[in-house]
Amino acid sequence: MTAATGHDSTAQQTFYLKDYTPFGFEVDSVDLTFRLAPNATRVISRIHFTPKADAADPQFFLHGEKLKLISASIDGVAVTPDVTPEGLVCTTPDTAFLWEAEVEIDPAGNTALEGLYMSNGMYCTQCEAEGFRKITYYPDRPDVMSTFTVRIEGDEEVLLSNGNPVSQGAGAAEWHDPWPKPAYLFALVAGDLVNHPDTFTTKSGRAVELNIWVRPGDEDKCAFGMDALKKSMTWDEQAYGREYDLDIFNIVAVDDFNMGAMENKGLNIFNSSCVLASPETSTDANFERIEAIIAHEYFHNWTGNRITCRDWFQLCLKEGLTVFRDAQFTSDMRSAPVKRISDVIDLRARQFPEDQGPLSHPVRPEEFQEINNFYTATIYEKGAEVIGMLKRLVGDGAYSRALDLYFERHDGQACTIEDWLKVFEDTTGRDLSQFKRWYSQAGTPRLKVDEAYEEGTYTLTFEQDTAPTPGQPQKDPRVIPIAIGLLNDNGDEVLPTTVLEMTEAKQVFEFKDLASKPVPSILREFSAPVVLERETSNAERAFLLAHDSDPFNQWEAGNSLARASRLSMVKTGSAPDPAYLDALQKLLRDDTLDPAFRALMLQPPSQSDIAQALFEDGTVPDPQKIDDAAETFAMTLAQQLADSLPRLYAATTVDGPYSPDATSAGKRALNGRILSLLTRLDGGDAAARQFASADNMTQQYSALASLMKAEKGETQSIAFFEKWQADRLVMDKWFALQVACASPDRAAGIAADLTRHPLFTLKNPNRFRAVMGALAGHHAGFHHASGAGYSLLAENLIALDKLNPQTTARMCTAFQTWKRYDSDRQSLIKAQLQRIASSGGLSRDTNEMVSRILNA
Ligand code: B3K
Ligand code: ZN
Repeated sequence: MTAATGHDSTAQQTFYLKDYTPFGFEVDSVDLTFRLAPNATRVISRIHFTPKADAADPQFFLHGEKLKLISASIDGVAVTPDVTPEGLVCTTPDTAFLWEAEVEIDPAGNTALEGLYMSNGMYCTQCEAEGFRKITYYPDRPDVMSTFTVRIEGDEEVLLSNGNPVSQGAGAAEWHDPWPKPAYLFALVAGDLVNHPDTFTTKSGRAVELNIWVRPGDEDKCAFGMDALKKSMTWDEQAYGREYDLDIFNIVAVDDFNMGAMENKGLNIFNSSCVLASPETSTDANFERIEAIIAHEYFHNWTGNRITCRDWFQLCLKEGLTVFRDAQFTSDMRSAPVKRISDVIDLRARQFPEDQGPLSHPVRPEEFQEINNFYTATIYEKGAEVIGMLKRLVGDGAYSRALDLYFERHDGQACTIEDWLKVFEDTTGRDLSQFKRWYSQAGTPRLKVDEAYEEGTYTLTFEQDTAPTPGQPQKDPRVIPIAIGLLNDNGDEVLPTTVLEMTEAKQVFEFKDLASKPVPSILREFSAPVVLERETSNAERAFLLAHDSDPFNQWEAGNSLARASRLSMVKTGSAPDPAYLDALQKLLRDDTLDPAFRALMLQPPSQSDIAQALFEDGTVPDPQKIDDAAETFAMTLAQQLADSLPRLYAATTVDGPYSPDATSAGKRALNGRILSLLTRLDGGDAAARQFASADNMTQQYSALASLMKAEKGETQSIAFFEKWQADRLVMDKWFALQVACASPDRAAGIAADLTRHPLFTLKNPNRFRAVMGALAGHHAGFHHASGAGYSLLAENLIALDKLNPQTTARMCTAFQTWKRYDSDRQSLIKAQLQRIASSGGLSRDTNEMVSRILNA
């Protein structure tokens, strides 16, 4: 890091994959007693250790941070360990021994929301990745697995921990988890909670008690989550043969939480925004996300908990696989093409910028300073893409045999990517050493395509190239599965989907005996996370949009038309491409197409995506011009459709009782898009009517958003606030909308005002993200030439870092694309990054992020 930051990066320890050494002791069992008190909770641990015979590292080191050590003993004899801020070291016997310690912690003062903390008067925990060390001294590493018995003493009505209940009485409860687990899966909850109970019988007949625990008043928002849980349990039995393995499965909703949810064994803890749902307070998007997250956390029970990671470098082993599994689940529950398209939109919006900027890192990183900074789109979403490619390469049958072997061979173990790939090698006889580059090489490959046609033979030449990324100047060619199909002039398929396996830097594929030059549909289903570069015409894109039988590529053709049109509008000031407008109008009216698909077609390319495309094209992106082009496009489309919009709006309106199912949600998504166009023309009449009459949040929210975007929603925004001010989750929507719908000139000012609103607090990550996340996501507002967006975010990050390093560090990613912009904006951003870096007492989390971004 530069001297200007006032920090010496060498002061921060870096951890390396190559340094892995197993812990020198077995942990035979763990016994914990918690005496709960808000500012002085006592944690008493009794842990049986056995030294390993030939330990490479025989030192008895236990992690521990922010703990007040009251006493420690070995085999009943008091000891005085060497204590540092990171942990303790103690001399130990050569044979098995009992370690006992008592520590004191301050859950009420824990604003970092890591370890044991309090949220709205309830106790809860977050231990992944390294939070258990803030609860007691322990070898806090995922390869140390043990069984836990936990006694909780407190006055709260509900006292929960992992595993099965042993005893429940007034003022105390005891839990035992028979499955050995790493400390990051430990959980404890204590509070005056109420439950939404249910039961599930597994395929082998085990009766499981299910509960969703919430604060009183939220009981009526649990039914959907419970249903999603039962669907997930059934799906995992059917799709992967995985059965639940305890007598009870508890989910708890917590308001103050750094991420979406956590898969603690038998006791999942959820951000309340990711589990509580009701038609009146949640949108269709919320419902879908809740279903997916409940599934994700449940699926971790096998991919993450029964088989865990050897070390945190292997994080994608559980996260990539579990994201892949939850995507399969959503595809089965809803529409597979819509899910695939949405996932690719998300990948391009979040993972591609990461991979193309200063934070680029491999799916399996080889070094980190703060592991919490690596819960990224690369580890999760690209990690899932890599599994999708593997499945495509080996085939569905081999994939499921490999997974069976994985569960059989590694149950109860802490594994590596090598173990994962080996089950595929052993199942298929394939050599996956080249495939492994997907795990070790960072960066998004660019795939260039050239074509030729001569005497019935069509030739496709592919070239792959990956730009250097931090620490990786040279890249080797990867195996890329390229799914293609060929169409003739009539739009008939002359070659159905076929997977080409590219292994070289440059490779030629020939297709013989074709009557005429075909139109290729390349990278069907987005068969690899690459950037496709192909000279093509708008006419060909329009042809594929009309005829491609692969829904992903059909959408992609429309998407690339939209991008091309938007780019030329920004670059040359041209009007929207009439051919594209035409195609869009046809699609919109085509009732044979799935409404959800049509809604996706109407979703404009993101402004950040356009900025990146301009940058790659050698044009410095001007955020204001990009926003102007988006406005012009929407207005032109609305005007061209003027006559039919009221009819289309009426025809797509979903009446009757609300149901969150995928079909109704798809219709409402399309209807919402049409409403936003209509609102540009009708003075907001239809939206105002919809706002007033809607009995569900989806329609109320889309009406409000349309009105606010058109600067016609002031009355409705006030009414919305007054109606919902006591509902935390709905208020998050209100806060976010104020910023998201603001004009670029006003976005930062509005966000600044909101940070002074009585309901704004730095202590609740959802509220902080509602405002600051919306600002960072408002491309033209955040990158406004005044720099007001940058300085407001920096100011708030500096304030938040003192309380909550994890959420601060994550939000720093808003600055990761800074090198795309003009030199004035770059200087403004750099100054803000330096301001954060030199603000004094910066957390390890934020320090690492800011240095990596600055060192671009
Ligand atoms: N495993 C957790 C994420 C933990 C994040 C720690 N900073 C949730 C999930 O991926 O399911
Ligand atoms: Zn996960």
